[in-house]
Amino acid sequence: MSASASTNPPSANALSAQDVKFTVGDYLAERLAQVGVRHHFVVPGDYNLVLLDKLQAHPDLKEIGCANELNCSMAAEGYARANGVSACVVTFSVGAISAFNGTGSAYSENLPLILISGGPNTNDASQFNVLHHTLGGYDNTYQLEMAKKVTCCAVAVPRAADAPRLIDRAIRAALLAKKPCYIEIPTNLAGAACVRPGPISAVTEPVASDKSALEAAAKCAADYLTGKLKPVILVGPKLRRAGPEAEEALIKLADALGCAVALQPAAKGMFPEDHPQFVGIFWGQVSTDAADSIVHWADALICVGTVFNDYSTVGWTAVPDIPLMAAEMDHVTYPGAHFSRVRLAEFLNYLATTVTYNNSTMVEYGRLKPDPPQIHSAASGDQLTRKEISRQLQGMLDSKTSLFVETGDSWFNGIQLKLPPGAQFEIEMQWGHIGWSIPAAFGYALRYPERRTIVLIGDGSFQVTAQEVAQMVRFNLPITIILINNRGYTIEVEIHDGSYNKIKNWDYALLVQAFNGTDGQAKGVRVNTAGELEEAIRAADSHKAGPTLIECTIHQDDCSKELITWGHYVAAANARPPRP
Ligand SMILES: Cc1ncc(C[n+]2csc(CCOP(=O)(O)OP(=O)(O)O)c2C)c(N)n1
Ligand SMILES: *[C@@H]1O[C@H](CO)[C@@H](O)[C@H](O)[C@H]1NC(C)=O
Ligand SMILES: *[C@@H]1O[C@H](CO)[C@@H](O)[C@H](O)[C@H]1NC(C)=O
Ligand SMILES: *[C@@H]1O[C@H](CO)[C@@H](O)[C@H](O)[C@H]1NC(C)=O
Repeated sequence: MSASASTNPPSANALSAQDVKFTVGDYLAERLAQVGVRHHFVVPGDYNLVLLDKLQAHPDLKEIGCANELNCSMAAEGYARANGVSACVVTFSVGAISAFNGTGSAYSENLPLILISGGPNTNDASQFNVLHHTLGGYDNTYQLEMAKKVTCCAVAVPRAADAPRLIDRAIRAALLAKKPCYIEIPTNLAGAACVRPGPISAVTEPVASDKSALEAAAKCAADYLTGKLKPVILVGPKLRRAGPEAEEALIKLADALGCAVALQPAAKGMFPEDHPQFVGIFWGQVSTDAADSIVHWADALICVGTVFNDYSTVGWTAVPDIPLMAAEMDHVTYPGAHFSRVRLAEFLNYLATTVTYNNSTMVEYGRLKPDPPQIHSAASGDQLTRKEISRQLQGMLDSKTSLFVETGDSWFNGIQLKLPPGAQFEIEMQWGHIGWSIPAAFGYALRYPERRTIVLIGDGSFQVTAQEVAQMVRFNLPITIILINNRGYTIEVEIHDGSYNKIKNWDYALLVQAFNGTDGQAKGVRVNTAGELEEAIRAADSHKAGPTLIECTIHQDDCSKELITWGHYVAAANARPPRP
């Protein structure tokens, strides 16, 4: 099925003769390139083929085909983590509804993913035509309505003349809010004539802080801190989403205050772990380095981009019980006061110049800090254990590593690791979609081929999105996948066990070899002992032409004690009886 520009009514915009060849698809392509998209993730379908041709024709955009739309949206989610913005292009309904899942992830993880869907020919609605890939009625606005719930701005282009305005509006909203947006382009409009875009600054120009609000918010911070003897900074995952300048500003503020800095689990890596004021991951009873003891001791808590949900508070058992100050991406709140339009980086920088230094929390932390644990290394022939995998994984981390940790015990194993300076840590704790890390790491590694991307994942999660390993093969990405095969959904066993937590075992190493096809360079290996893992890691290190999957077999009951503790409290929170 091919779209025809000639059936489109003449555009209301004045088009000069030389512009006649410039189309709606070209307009979108130009805007994507201008905001910094270099790779766009696609699955073709007849509603988006002309659009894909237009995007392909742009010299700065590289098309990346994905195996399915769930993976495509998750790959774009991972790409947005590396690149700051991403695009996912799918066909109507059968594609878009699957892509809503990665879009939901981008929403909850605060990433500007631009979801683009082809749509029905503009003539069909008024002719009451029933179309393929739809619910079978003639009102096909349902997809736009659904998209509104999982994006910050959803638009459907009704005619070419509206495309520039709607495309710009959606992309600007996404960039400002750090949330996904949705753009629906009818199949017969992608090739329709369109005016050329104006300056990109109109789309990308940030909204600066309101000066009065910024000053008032900083003044309020001084009031909040006055008389407090034990302030602590608690960093949450939205810090990074506010941009690298916010992360830098936080270091300045920490240096100026001299106080302890604890991180929420999903913020791991957003403050350097070798900074003298880093006191660990605050995660209630499963905290690292006794971070909970210093957070609970604090009399003032400067929360920066924090997310308090049932997971991060360990089933609501670790909600700070003192009045909090919360600096968010675009506002600041105190007990009793709220300031809108205060940008995080500006606020933290401003605060850094006004606060007074006092390191009393660090002096106290010096007393609370546990000694580093004794790490026992297994003998070469020893049966592989979770602890030994962690020990060897720790040895793989350096300044070039980007570690993806999947939902499951991989979260807990990852959180316990010490991140060397420069190492990156990626986790999807708000959305928590098992299988996320495979396509997300694929998207991320395309943008950051020079980094060493490692995925830590369980067998259950791997089965959800395994196809995308084939993409790592196709694009020769040297991603290392450490697959922990404990024969089932162990995290679920710890929350609530049942026969549904058992899964069919696969030969994972062999599966990856199958993805090799006749031309790939994938490596897959199964290891049972400590020595075999060491050897496999060495081989993965020297294999640069494609991915390496290392299937680590461990005993079914070998999981972290943190998972068991956390699972107990989350189960209790889930089981609260309905209020009468
Ligand atoms: C898409 C999706 N479906 C279901 C779940 C519920 N769930 C959470 S963890 C999990 C099992 C993970 O098992 P595995 O990857 O083997 O990790 P393990 O717990 O064994 O470490 C499931 C099914 C989910 N988070 N996401
Ligand atoms: C720092 O705080 C402690 C209390 O925690 C207080 O005793 C001390 O006087 C403060 N130091 C300065 C220089 O204000
Ligand atoms: C706290 O600050 C004082 C004075 O600046 C310094 O002597 C001391 O070493 C610091 N202690 C810690 C634990 O940072
Ligand atoms: C993958 O295919 C290549 C040839 O393209 C071959 O050299 C290699 O051994 C294969 N790898 C596996 C794991 O089968």
